[in-house]
Amino acid sequence: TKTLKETLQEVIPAKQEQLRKLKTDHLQAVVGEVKVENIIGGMRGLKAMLWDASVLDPNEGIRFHGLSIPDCQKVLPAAPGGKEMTAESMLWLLMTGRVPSEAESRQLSRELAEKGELPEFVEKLVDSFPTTLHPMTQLGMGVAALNHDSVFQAAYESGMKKSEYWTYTLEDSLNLIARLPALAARIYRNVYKPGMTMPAINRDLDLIGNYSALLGFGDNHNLTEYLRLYIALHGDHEGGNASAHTSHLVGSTLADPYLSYSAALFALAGPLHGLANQEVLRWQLAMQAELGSDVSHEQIKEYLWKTLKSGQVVPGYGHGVLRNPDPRFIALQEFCDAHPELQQSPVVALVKKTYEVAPDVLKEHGKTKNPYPNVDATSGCVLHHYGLKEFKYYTVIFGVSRALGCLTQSVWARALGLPLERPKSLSLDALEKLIQ
Ligand code: FCX
Repeated sequence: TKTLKETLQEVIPAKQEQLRKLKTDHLQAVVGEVKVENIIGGMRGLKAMLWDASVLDPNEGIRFHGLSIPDCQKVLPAAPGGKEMTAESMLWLLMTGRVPSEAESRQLSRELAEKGELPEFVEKLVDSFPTTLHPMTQLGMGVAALNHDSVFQAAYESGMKKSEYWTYTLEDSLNLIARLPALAARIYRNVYKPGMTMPAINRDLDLIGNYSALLGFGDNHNLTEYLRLYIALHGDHEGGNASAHTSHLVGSTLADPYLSYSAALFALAGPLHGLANQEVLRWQLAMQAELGSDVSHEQIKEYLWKTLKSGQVVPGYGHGVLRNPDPRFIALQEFCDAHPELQQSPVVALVKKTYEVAPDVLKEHGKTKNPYPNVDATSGCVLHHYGLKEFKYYTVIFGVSRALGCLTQSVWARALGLPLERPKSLSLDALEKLIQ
């Protein structure tokens, strides 16, 4: 069985060659045009970044190295005793473009479990935060502090060669992913379950099996399985979304993976991005409190209009790129359909009912280019049903997940020798001059 690093060593030369050919043969080839709408419209639609692990089609949704979500659910190894793909098998696919064997995925789980303990000073740092500090702020600060142990930074200081960048980036990335469950669970314990003892990391468990146990849900098999699915699905969503793009930009300065991923987490903490996770549940619970549990489609419709008329967005709906229901939303809905206990949950039922009404209301409202649900529309209600009810924590789980994609790209950016990002900006006057 090969390790992840050995497999990367095998696949990197072919990609380096692919890039070299583009550089020598096609550097001046034109692949698109820049319009004023791109410059003043948040760069939507501008093809301007290299990101190999996943590509997002507006209609079909995400593919990871060409595999759709249902493909991944079929071929990626699950944890022993489980059915859902693990974070490790998704990480392996993202990093190498290959589907890992069960043995490879298990070996990676063990490697991560062995590296999973937090340094004592980070434990103390996190324990010193006021419990009123948002869990996402705590996570970002904890991740940044872990750069104390960055091997990339140490090797850079002692003059490593450019060709070695990726190996140290990989080591940092795996150490960071390994430590995320302990860090994220400690934040949960401190804020919501003071005094709860957390078990030691179990070397025979996968990353998310351990995360669930550290959160205090180790004996809830279905929640653990849901977390595995959720974390694999949220792992990567091509490169232009705010968290991925942030980590890529910061990493391009050769800041180490801890610093670049902490920056990504602060982008994820915005309500138009990852924080929508918590906002959806807050909004659905407020709807339930106002309308009661047995609501009609008509009542939901009115509630949606009330939200829209007050100038707010409907959280969990719309997307910067997608133009159809998000296949990640569908995969999570299928999880609900396959688990009878979730059929009994009033919040799960309300999310489903909202989905039956919201697209038509948003179409009539006529603003959003995508009236369909994104993944955040459903992710929180299942956690809520299984007893993980603290919705301010939900984006932290997203933050544990998105490390898979962002750090994969950090490794590849260094393996391919991608340069410092530095797009050209224009003032309003300069832009006007250009179009005259
Ligand atoms: N409810 C109401 N109005 C919406 C809307 C929604 N769910 N989605 C978009 N709109 C509005 C926009 O606010 C914009 O209005 P404006 O012209 O007055 O500024 C107009 O429709 C056009 O926006 P559009 O081009 O469709 O969408 P954007 O690419 O600008 O924004 C997001 C995409 C996702 C930010 C937007 O749809 C939104 O705010 N959704 C709600 C928050 C959310 O669910 N975010 C999570 C997204 C994602 F899955 C993730 O990152 O996790």
